[in-house]
Amino acid sequence: SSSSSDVYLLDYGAGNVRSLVNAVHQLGYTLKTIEAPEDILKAQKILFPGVGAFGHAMSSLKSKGYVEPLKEYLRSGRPFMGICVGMQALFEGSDETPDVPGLGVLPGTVRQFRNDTKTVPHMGWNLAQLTLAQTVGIEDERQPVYFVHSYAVPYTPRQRPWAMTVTQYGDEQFVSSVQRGAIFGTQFHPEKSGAAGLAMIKAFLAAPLPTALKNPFDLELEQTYWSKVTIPRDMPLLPQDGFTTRIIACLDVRSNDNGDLVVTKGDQYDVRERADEAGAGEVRNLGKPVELAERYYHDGADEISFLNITSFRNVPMHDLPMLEVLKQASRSIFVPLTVGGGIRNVTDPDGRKFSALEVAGEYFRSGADKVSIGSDAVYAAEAYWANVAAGQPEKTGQTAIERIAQAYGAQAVVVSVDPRRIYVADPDDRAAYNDHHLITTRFPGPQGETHCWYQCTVKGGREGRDLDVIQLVVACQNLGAGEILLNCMDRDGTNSGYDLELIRAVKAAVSIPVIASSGAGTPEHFAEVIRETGVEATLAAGIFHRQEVPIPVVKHYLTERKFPIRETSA
Ligand code: 1PR
Repeated sequence: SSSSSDVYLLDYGAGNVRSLVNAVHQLGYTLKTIEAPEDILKAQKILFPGVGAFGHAMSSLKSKGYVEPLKEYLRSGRPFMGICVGMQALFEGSDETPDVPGLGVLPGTVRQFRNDTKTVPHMGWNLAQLTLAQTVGIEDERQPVYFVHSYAVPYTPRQRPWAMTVTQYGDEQFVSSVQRGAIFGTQFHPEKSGAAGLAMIKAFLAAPLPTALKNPFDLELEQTYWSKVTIPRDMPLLPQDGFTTRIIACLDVRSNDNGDLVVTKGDQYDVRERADEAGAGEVRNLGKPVELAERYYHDGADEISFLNITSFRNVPMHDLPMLEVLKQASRSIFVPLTVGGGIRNVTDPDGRKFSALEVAGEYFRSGADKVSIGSDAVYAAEAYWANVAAGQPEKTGQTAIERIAQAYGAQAVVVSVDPRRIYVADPDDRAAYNDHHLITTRFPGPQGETHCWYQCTVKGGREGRDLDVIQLVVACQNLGAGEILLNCMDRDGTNSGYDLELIRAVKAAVSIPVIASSGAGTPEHFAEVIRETGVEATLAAGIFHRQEVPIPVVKHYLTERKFPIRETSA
């Protein structure tokens, strides 16, 4: 007999499982957590969200004594749903960690994406095309789902019997979900895929338990359990994949003068009202963080970023107000959440020390999918280039970027960049600008300067450093960052459009995804930056907060012009 209390979560403590738990709760089910090998054998349904590296996932299962009970569970024909690395674990092994075997329920090896033909990780919304006539939970294959991974199982004839959906990313086609008997797996994250993803989780939870069969892997079981299984289709490589450009809403959060946490928005990073405005000198208040974020989720935001913009002030770690914001937001928002501000080694007022990795861990456990690092990334890049100049190994393994990427995967580490333009009088006088990467600009400086470089800043733009934006992003990519959030102090809050010159230069310097930020004022600004720079995502704050240009208006504008965008019906 089926009872929702028999649904177990297989968690090995590697990252954000809160959003899956929240998704299950939202659907009216409760989850127990597997705490010992015996729990696996008791379970009637298992959900396994894998996070981080394949090898780490498998060795964690092994060290907890879960591998054999899990194999026995899978052989018994009881339902199982693996997500991301939780699906990859079903295969024989992975190139990510060649010496660690997988569970071997499905034939095949997980391979790394080529990154010379496209941006890796594959991070964002893409289509999962059904290879079968009908499968559990996927109601509309035209609704994109959220992926974040650098490894996948290529779709070959060998995978045909188990591939439930196939996804194309650039020049590669991979298995984006599988089904074998009652075993089910998705490479994408249904718990981060909005309403479409919730429907899949619901279908898994609501499906009846299979009656015991002698051979759980036979087609008969597949037909009785998942109904109407047909022979998989051949999937020709399409001229274009279904990958979409993300539209991200960003909330700069801080305490106002009364101590309330508010969403604020600056002009070129100044968040206080000016003398000629009402409430001169006060912190601008555009709303409450969780309420605004929920509005953006329902408006179709593909991702939501929270930046704690006063992180350079010391707060005891466990009182970080953003932890509560994330806990609340992740209960009702099922798209990826990023949090930034204060990701660095900290010392509490009582003298206790916490590493950046521990701070990030608190955020992941509270519901964040990614952390974004600002100031600390600048210091790490400075140390990186100092090591290069001294002929030392450039990586120490000790930076926040390296340690967080190691534990949670590169895709969980965003570097938030706050550059500003510095004009150069004479491009030939290299000593005068310390040989920084120059850009020829169509927007001359106050003295008619035709060249500029972009200076990195720390502490929310309060302090400029002797590091240019290209040096920063190259170093951070090499240290293992998975994405660049590219702000621009000169454009922030101006509504005058993105700084295309800056964005183009950064995009050309790295192979990881780039988010364009600062300056959006009209829907055309989004079209322009996507067309002119090829960024993977665009971000805006002010126009969304002030409801001048809501997200659906931006998305509709872009879709009409044939930009690949996730359109939501809600
Ligand atoms: O240095 O790791 O503690 O991180 C601090 C973080 O806080 C950084 O990500 C930094 O960008 C951010 N931050 C610090 N001070 C400010 C400020 O405004 N005074 N906000 C600040 C950054 C820029 C974007 C903004 C876009 C789009 N604000 O967040 O959302 O520019 O705005 P627009 O669409 O309205 O033009 P650390």
